[in-house]
Amino acid sequence: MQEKLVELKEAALASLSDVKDLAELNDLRVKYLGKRGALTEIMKGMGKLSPEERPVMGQQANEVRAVIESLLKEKTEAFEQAILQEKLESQRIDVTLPGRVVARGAKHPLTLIVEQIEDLFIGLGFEIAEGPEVETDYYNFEALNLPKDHPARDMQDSFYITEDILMRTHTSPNQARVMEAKQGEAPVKILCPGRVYRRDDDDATHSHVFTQIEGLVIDENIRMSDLKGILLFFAQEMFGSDVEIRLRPSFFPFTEPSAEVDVTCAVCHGTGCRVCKDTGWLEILGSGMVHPKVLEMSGYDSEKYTGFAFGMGVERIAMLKYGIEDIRHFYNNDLRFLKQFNRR
Ligand code: 2NL
Repeated sequence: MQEKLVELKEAALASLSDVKDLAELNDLRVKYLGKRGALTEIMKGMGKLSPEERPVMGQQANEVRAVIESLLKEKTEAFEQAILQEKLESQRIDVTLPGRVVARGAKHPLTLIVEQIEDLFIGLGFEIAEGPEVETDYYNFEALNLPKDHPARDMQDSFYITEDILMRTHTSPNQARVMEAKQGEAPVKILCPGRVYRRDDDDATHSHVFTQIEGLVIDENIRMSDLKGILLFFAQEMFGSDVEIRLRPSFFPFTEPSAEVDVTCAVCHGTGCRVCKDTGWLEILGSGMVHPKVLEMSGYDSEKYTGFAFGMGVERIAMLKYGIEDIRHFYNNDLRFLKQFNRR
């Protein structure tokens, strides 16, 4: 029996010395020390030994088991260490690498200009009023002295959603809403920016969606000179303190009298050039004294109150200010265009 134990020990140590991986180690563990392994097999012979031999053999068997077990443990740890090392090697990360730069968004140039214009008028005591882009026929046309059969309704072909609901064609409906809500109370001093929609074919100077800013002032004794003074201030803040403005007679259904407003050409400073078609002037907005019918329709006593209003296309203002030649730049979202307005 002692011989068998020694043989077993030698065989186990020999096969453990060139084991390749954890799986083989486990096979050997089962083979030598398992419930039905070689050592158990030998131990079955214990019963045949004399009472004196038994403890001696028992002790030797335990020693053999201990030697094999310790070698198994040593090998197991070595393999596990190797596996960990390989993982650390293959999954290595360089914590000193610079992070990927997250591209930061910025305000759209139209937003920047709208905010700039808002700030100018806030400085003059105006309040900003915004309203829905989907409007009723009443606020978009009716309340602005454009009844159903009015020829001016054909002038601006609109996007209708139902017979009575459309995409607003200007921001004036918003102003009509404010007037109505005030129930004939003065003063009104509001600036209404927003997107408006018209059924135009898009080209370099027309877009079916564009940004409008309208202003409205109602109080006692509001005169055309008030309009002119405020618009001169606006033009000089926007285009430079040396520019002048010029009012030309015009027509809008919601104002009477009406005027188109020109500003000194920023390119040639009034001497005449290609941009201003040799006139020295560039048209920047439409304006006028609020039509008495519009005042009355929204609840104002036109005998007591007068008002002025104006409306401008923000894209056009921006194009003149920055020399942008195509309105579609504002809607293509080409970063090469957009980034020019957000240098950091
Ligand atoms: C333009 C011309 C204009 C108005 C808008 C207005 C609003 C009310 C009453 C009277 Cl509530 N008028 N707005 C007046 C004159 C001209 O816009 O060419 N816009 C791009």
